[in-house]
Amino acid sequence: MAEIDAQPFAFAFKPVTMALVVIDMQRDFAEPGGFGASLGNDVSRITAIVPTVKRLIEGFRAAGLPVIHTMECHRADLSDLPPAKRDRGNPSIRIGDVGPMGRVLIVGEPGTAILDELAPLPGEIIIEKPGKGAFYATRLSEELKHLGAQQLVFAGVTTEVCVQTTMREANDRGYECLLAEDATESYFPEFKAAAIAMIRAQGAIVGWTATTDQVLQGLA
Ligand code: C5J
Repeated sequence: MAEIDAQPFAFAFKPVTMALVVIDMQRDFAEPGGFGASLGNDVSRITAIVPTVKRLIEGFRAAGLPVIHTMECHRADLSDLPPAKRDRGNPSIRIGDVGPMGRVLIVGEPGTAILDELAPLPGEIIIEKPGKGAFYATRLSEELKHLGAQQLVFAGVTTEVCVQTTMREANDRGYECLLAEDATESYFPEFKAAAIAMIRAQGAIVGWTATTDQVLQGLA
């Protein structure tokens, strides 16, 4: 077993059963004019982690380990968008509306795309997800079984919404989960701090946390 120096204690893993899951590093959450900004959020917090997420992705690729990318998005006919989600909040543009980067969070639209710097390589798994969690209404479980993955490192946005939801779903499905603390971000620093604390509380009740440097040192 290899180890990552992590909190609340070392994260033991077998390199052959490890995968990286990068959650929703999309233009709509990171760029002015996108969905995140339409909700009144400061998106510069999200763009600030891009170089760190890139370093983590490149570390997994260099180690020959799988990288899975998720995208929060909906079908063009909105058949997978419940009114309870579309009507939530008071954004200046709603999911499915036409905004400065095309229709908000709709498959294939420019704003829905993963940021260029973090673009998936050909052959990497991309999960299009209509919910916050990446297991709901997707093929993620099947993909992970096919890979033989048992331990998952998480990065992406936002920490307390889609990242934490997916980690909890993965934890319940028997995966050991580690969050790369500096490769995830929230629009609300206090929510990020609380999510990290919740994840690793009570002896890693949801999972472990470590810095990107610690993860990469463990992979080396
Ligand atoms: C949100 C996400 N916050 N990817 N999506 O709506 O966390």
